[in-house]
Amino acid sequence: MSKLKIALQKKGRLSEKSILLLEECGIKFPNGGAKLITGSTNFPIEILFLRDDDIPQYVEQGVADVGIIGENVFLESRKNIRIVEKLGFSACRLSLAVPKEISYSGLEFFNNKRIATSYPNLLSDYCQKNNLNVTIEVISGSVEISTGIGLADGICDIVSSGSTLLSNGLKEVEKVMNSQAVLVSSENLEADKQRILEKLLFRIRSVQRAKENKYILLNTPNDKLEQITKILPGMNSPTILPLAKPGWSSLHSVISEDKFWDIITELKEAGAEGILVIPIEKMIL
Ligand code: PRT
Ligand code: ZN
Repeated sequence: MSKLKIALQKKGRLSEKSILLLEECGIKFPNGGAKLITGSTNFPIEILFLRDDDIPQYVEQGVADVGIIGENVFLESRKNIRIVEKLGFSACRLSLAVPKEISYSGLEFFNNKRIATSYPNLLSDYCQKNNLNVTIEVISGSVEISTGIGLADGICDIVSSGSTLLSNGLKEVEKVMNSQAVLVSSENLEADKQRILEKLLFRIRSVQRAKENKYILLNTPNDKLEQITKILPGMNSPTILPLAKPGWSSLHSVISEDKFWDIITELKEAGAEGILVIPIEKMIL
């Protein structure tokens, strides 16, 4: 029986969360060690641990069938592969930054300047789109020191908290793109591998959905039931159970994480009591 080969970053910012995602999908595999390739004991998958920059090429060539990389690496690679799912973790942005003492007045600042980056393709697309004429200095690491050593006038690099820029005397002035971890796949998977990928995707989506939602239980006097039910946009309609206390009901529903605090306030104001909010492990629609 064939197995789906998935490439994960061996060591770096994506590694831990990629492995966690597979584990949350119920996929078991021996952990740790210096192994470059490992199989799962309960899912038809084989895991290859690689440098993230090599993953697009390996997926394009079919050495791996799918992989988890940053969207930035996917777009920079210009390989013939496709995104099958955005995974929501390792969020960051690719930005332009300049020394903090520069009084930056707009994009035209970069005209006829040198920008250091590890993302020459993404930067050159961005400059073309904005009619900027720049010299791109390609370097593979420590981009943030390149203005200080006189290599460039500005940099184009990944930013997450912004503290690296700050500690190197730089300020972020333009955002080139947002990025997050994505699952990429080869363009033409064999039918049986495609079926395994569908199974994996089904599990990933159930895990993601569960993270975006919470299970909520609350008690309400029956005369407030109608009003409170209206506040709760559940998966379907909420479950209502009578409490032992006469005239009261218990109401169960699912709410989305981002509406959570607004809804809680509304519920309390409407008379809900004993509100419990519980994480959901898997959510199958
Ligand atoms: O060894 P390998 O080649 O596999 O790893 P790598 O060093 O090339 O990549 P790694 O592990 O640093 O990043 C993998 C992916 O994580 C990237 O392609 C991004 O999609 C994503 N990601 C998320 C980040 C960051 N956040 C991040 N903060 N990638 C890099 N950084 C670096 C950035 O380059 C800068 O040096 O962190 C610094 C900025 O961070 P802040 O928090 O100080 O702003
Ligand atoms: Zn890398």
